[in-house]
Order: sequence, then structure tokens, then C-alpha cells
Amino acid sequence: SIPEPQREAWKKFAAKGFRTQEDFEKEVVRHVETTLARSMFNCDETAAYAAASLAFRDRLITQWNRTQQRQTFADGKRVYYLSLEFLMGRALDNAMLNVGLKDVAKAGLQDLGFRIEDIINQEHDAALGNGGLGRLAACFLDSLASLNYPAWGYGLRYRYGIFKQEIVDGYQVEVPDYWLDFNPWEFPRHDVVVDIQFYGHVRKFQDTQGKQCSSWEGGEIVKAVAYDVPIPGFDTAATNNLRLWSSKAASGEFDFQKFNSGDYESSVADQQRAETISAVLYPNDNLDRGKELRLKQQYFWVAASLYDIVRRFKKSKRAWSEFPDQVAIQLNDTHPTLAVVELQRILLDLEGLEWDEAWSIVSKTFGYTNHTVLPEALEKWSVPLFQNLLPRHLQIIYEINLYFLQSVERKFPKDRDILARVSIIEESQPKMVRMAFLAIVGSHKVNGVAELHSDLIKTTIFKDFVKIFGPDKFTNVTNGITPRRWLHQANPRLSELIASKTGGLGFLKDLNILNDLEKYADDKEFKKEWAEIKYANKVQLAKHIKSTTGVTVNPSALFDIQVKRIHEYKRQQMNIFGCIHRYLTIKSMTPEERKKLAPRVSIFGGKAAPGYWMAKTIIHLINNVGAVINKDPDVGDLLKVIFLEDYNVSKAEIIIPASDISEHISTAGTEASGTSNMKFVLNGGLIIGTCDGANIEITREIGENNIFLFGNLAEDVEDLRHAHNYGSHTLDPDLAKVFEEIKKGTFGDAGAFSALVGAIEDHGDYYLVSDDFHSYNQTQTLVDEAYKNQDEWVSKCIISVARMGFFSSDRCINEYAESIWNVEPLAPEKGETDGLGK
Ligand code: BZD
Repeated sequence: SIPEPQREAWKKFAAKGFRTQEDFEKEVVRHVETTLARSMFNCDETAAYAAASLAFRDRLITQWNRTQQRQTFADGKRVYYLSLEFLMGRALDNAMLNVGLKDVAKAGLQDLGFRIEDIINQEHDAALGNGGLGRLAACFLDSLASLNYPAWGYGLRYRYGIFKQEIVDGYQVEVPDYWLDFNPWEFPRHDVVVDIQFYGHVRKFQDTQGKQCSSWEGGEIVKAVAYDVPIPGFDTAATNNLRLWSSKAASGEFDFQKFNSGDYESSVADQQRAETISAVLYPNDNLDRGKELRLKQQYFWVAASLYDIVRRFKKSKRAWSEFPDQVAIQLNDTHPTLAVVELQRILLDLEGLEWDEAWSIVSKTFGYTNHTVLPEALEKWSVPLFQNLLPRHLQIIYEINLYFLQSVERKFPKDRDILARVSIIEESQPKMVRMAFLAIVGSHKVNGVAELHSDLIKTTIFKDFVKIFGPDKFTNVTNGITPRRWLHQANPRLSELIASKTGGLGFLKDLNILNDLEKYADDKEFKKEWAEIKYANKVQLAKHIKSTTGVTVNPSALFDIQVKRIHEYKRQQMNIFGCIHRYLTIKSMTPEERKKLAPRVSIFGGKAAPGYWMAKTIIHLINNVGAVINKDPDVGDLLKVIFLEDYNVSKAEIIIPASDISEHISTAGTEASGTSNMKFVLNGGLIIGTCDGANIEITREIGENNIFLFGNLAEDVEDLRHAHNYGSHTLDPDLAKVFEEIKKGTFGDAGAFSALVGAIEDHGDYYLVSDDFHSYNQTQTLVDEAYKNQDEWVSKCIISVARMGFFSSDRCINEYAESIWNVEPLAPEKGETDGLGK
């Protein structure tokens, strides 16, 4: 660092970042003219976006520096959130709002000849995630910074995020998402580089004191390079860090020895192999495929992150026993579970601690969040694959398992089967490492993401572990969403209206303030404004639908929306069968009867994993049904079926504020939480849903008069499935008619949909579509009726929003901080907040 006498000069010239409109404009022009080497004669919207983003990035990095200095100086406990996915969406709008300078930027851009909306729309989404799990991580980063927690996110800097979805002739086509052409939001840290080892072998030896030691040797090295993304908190100078690792060949550009000996191709191949590690996000959600490259990604990211965390800890010169007082690491699902093993290896092999001492540190450091009970999503790795890629880690896992099983045996000497049930190693062919079990054994707390889900994991998949470790190790932290992005940014007019009645933007920091709205639930003037905002949001979505699909929809119709990853358990198939049922009903009516119907637009969106054939078939059916219904003159405005291409975070910001009703209709017990349900209600939409995930707590908060629940309960699912397989299974008569229509070819080649129909008719209807179909349609009729009474409908929406305070991710992060991490916020000093716009 700089010697004391010279520091005055540094302070004098310290970067400050702009505060006023004039300074913002200066910064934009400077970036256009110098960083981008352009001028006012060739500054298009892309360049203006780049320059505005760089101006904000510069401002954030000064706040970032101060935040990091303050945290280092305070030397307290930090949280590290390890997630393979961060579904961040766009950064510019978020930065402007969180820093409180959007108005300044708007005026500044206008003065320079641009409309702020056009500039914001230039940005490519940072789509480094699949769905709920990745977006949750992004909401958590926003809350951690906004609440001033000293916290870092660690992830992978994928060159390709989740694929772009195109719909061609009704089919999903995947297009690569190359998003790094120009990314003004990251800081490459070419000086923060970590060597990561793979393959090789383990050498056993005795040290000078005669202690048995192990050393992992040979194999190959790949470099991990850090890229930092500043995360601004809302209305605070605190700016946290998201560190993403990028892989690079250890030998630099290429291996010069090979090059010089004429082996050019193989030297390039080495380089490419290294870079492949961080090349692409696996596009499967809730499905484990066991591919070697995925395990490589996991170890690469975990090893680099732990190296960084341990290095930071070692600077403080504390005793190792204090590690868990300084460091809390949260495992976002099992994807980072190798961190448990890697920390044990570092302490044992590199730092020379004894096993028990090391293990006591490790198991106090980690917390594990489970996001699913679906068996096909529970991660397992084949032992031979592990043995080859990470030989020393496999040894350590076996040892962890040995000590664990010994303790279980001592506790339950008479239970002969329990050992096989809870073993981290599954005795299959080949043997498998059960990552969830390893995560439980290596963590001090395990949490589910909604009450029902947390109860389910305790009574089903992790039941034995509750017996072994006691119930206190297992807890619930119900998910939340950030109101900054999902209300203020996505629905600025509603946010403004709420602010006008609740005394400013304080509700964005304490969402329980929304309670104040309840007194306006019958206020004529307020309701009128509320309804106007919803209508305007629907007009905006209708425009988007028109421009992307060519279909005209009526903004006065009821907008019924289901947007999420396409999955059989989420039951988009039930929704589209419901649309067909509605269509058949309309067709069978007289024109007089039709006049009484409430017009409806059914909107779908979401990606199918590229290898998930059934999910792709569902997309195909939705598109084909839309093509038939949307041009049927008998139907007109009464029903439109729309599939919106390429659902992502920035599209969600347009779609969610425009909904009247949204669908969260998973088979009871399958959706761990769901978070879009929270977003829809917070934006003044009602929901139709099953008693699943967070729907149950949403009902508890907003009241059962304000939600449309239907379907079988989680506790009955097992019996129903059993009855399908061993008893008689009669198809719901309305569903049978829908199937007849599909088989007739009304929606294109019936053969294309035979597997979808067959799964229900002939193969056990695992997701209980037929069992719930009647209840679903009946409840949709209740929705139609309720929507006709607009006055009451709007009151329901207002009351629901007023009662949504619980679902802020701020509440959720405070719960993690208190009950799992044991960390305190560290607020900036007073002067540091200077210049924050209000
Ligand atoms: O996590 C989702 C659950 O399905 C939702 O119910 C829950 O609300 C959110 C947040 O807790 N899970 C995922 O999104 N899972 C994945 O995306 C995923 C990705 C890779 C591998 C396995 C699962």
C-alpha cells in the first residue's frame, strides 16, 4: 500500500463518481469520446447505453471500494453465498434506482438527445441461471447489499447463459446466448488468479514427526480468473461484490513447447479444453444428468472461491478455530457441496490440522439450502468419475462417511438398515456419491424454502437425518423477492401510487408498510387510479404481444398468465387442456350464451430444457392450440392463447405487472416454494393455485377470500398415485373430451401429442392432471365470475398487496442472518451516503 506521507495526494484525487446531472453528462460524453472512441456524430443508442452504464459503474466502484475497506477494517464475520446460478437480468435500471439517480440520468440523457427507456432497452440480460433458484440468488444479493450485510456472492462467469428460445413452426429452437460482447458491469481482475487442479493421484507419506499425510499430485492445472460485478444496495452507500470465475489455460495463450515442436493444433486444443469449463450454463432445472463437465465446473468454482475466502481469512492472522466466527458459507442447493470437502482438504493436507479439529471448523461454517424433493433432481456423482477427476476428494468423502456411519451405528445399534439408507455412498452399480447427504453431514443448518417444503424434507427424503441430528438442525426460511426490482423497477406507476399514500418510498425498505394501503381498499378514487395503472400495464403487454406474435389481444379481457420453466410437475399441460376445454365450451354455445362470457387471454411463457422432450411437446401443443383458437371467428375476443417467446427476467418485468390472474398449479408437494407467485400478487394480480409451496403462506397472509385454491392436497398424493397404478383410474370426462379433440387432429398431427396424452391415460398420470382437472375448471369459472365484478376484484387486489410484506427478500435475508449465519449488518458512516439521490 501507499506510504503514509503520500496518502494525502491520493485522498485529494480520490474518485468520487458523479452526483449531479451536469457531472453525469460530462461522464457520459467522456466515455463516448475516450473509452468508446466515438463522437456525437456516431453515438447511437448502443454507445449511449455503454457510456451511461460506465458512468454508473464508475460511481459504484468508488462505493464498492469504500464498502470493502470498511468491512476489512471492521474485521467481522462475512457471508459467502455460493451459487452456480445468478439470474441478474439487467443492471443499468437497477443501478440507477438503487443509487437514487434515475431522475438525474433521465434528464441528463434527454439533454444529450436520448430517451432513457430506449437506452435501458439496449441492455442484454445477464441470464446466468435457469429459473427460480438463480433468480432467488439475485434477489438475495440485492437484499444483502440493501441491508448492509458484509456479503459476497461467488459464481461462474459463463460465456453463454441460458439459451435464447425461438419458436419456429410451434417448436422450441435453442439459440446460444453470447452475452459478453460488451459487458460494462464487470471488472476483470487479472491479478486475482487461482490455479485449479484436476485428475492426478494421491501420494501418502510421513512427515518429519512421523504423521501420516496425503498429497494430491500431478494431473492438470486450469486457471481461474476473477471478474467482479458490483452490487449496489438500495438507498445505502453499501456496494457488495459478486465474484464470477472464468477459466483459462494455465499455460497462457497456448503451450509454446508444443507450438514450437509443430504441435500447434494440440496446443490450441488444450487452451480450448480449459476454457470450456466456464463456457456454458447447463440448461436443466430440476434434473441431474451427471456429466463430467458439470462436476468440473463445480469443483473449479468451489476451489477458486474457497481459496479466495481462506486467503482473506489468513490475512487477519487469527487462529483456525476462529474461522467459523469469521466466515459463513451458504450452499445454494447441493451444487457447491464439494466446498465442504475442499475446506476439509485445505485444513488437513495444506494447513496440517488434525481431522477432528478440521472437521469441527468445516461443519460449523456451512449451511445448506434445499430447493427440491423431486428424485430426478437430487444430485449424485458416480464414484469412478469422482475417483478419476478428484481422487483426494473421494478419499476424504469416504472418511467423512466412515466417521458419520460410525456415529450413526453408536446411536442406533439395533437399526440394521439405517446405515445403508443414510450412507453418503450409495451401494449401486456403479457406486454413487449422494451430494445432499454430504451437504447435510457437512453443514450446521439445513433449510427448505417454504413451510410445506421444509416439513416435507423432514418427513420424506431427510427423515433419517432428523433422527440422527435432531430436529433443530432442520429449519425453514420461506423465500422472498426484492421489492426494488419486482415493484419499483417493474411497475413504476404502481410504486409511485403506493408511495403517494404511504409517505414515500420507505415501503421499499420495510415492505410491511404496505399494510397502510388496506384502508384504501374501498376508496373510489384510489381504486380508479389502481385500475388505470393495471390497464396501462396490460396495454403495454398487449403491444408486446402484437409485435412479437402478430396477435391482437383486447386489454380489457382477463389476462391469465403462466410463465415459468416448462415442466410436467408445474402442469402447463393442465392449463392448455383447460384452454381446449374452454374452447370446446364456447363452440358448443349459442351466440346469446357467448355474450355472457368473460373474455380471456391465456398467456404462456417459459423454456424447456433442450433434452426434455415432454416439455417441448407441451410448448408445441400450446402453440398449435393458439394457432387454431386465435383465428376461429366463433371465438373472437372470448379466448386467445398466446405463447411468449424467450421468457427471461426483463420480459418478466413487462409481463408480471400486466396480470389479472396467474397460475401456480403444480401437483401438491412438488413445487418447493415458487417465487413468481409472490411477484404477481405484489403487482396487484390474483392467483389460482394448488396448496403447494409458498401458495400456502401467501394464503395465510392475504386471506383465503383473495386466492383461488383448488386440487388435491400433498398428503393425498401418494395414495392417489398408488390407486392409479393398482386400482382403477377413470379419466375425468371433460379431459376425455379434450383428448378426443386432440386425437381427431384438431390441433395438428395427433401423433405429435400421443406421449403427452398417454402419460395421463395409460401411464399412471403421475402428476395427477386428471384428478385435479375438474376442480381446476370449476375454480376457473369462479375466477370468471369474480372478474365480472370489477369493483370487488380491485378491492381484493389492493388488500392482497397490502398484506404481502412478509414476502420481501429482506425479511428472508434477516432470517438467514439471525438463525443460520450469525452475522450483523455493517452500515456505512453518515458521510458515506452523501450524494445518494432520494
Ligand atoms: O428454486 C426452484 C424451485 O423449483 C422453486 O420452487 C423455488 O421457488 C426456487 C427457489 O427456491 N428450483 C430451481 O429453480 N432449480 C433449478 O433451477 C435447478 C438448476 C440446476 C439443477 C437443479 C435445479
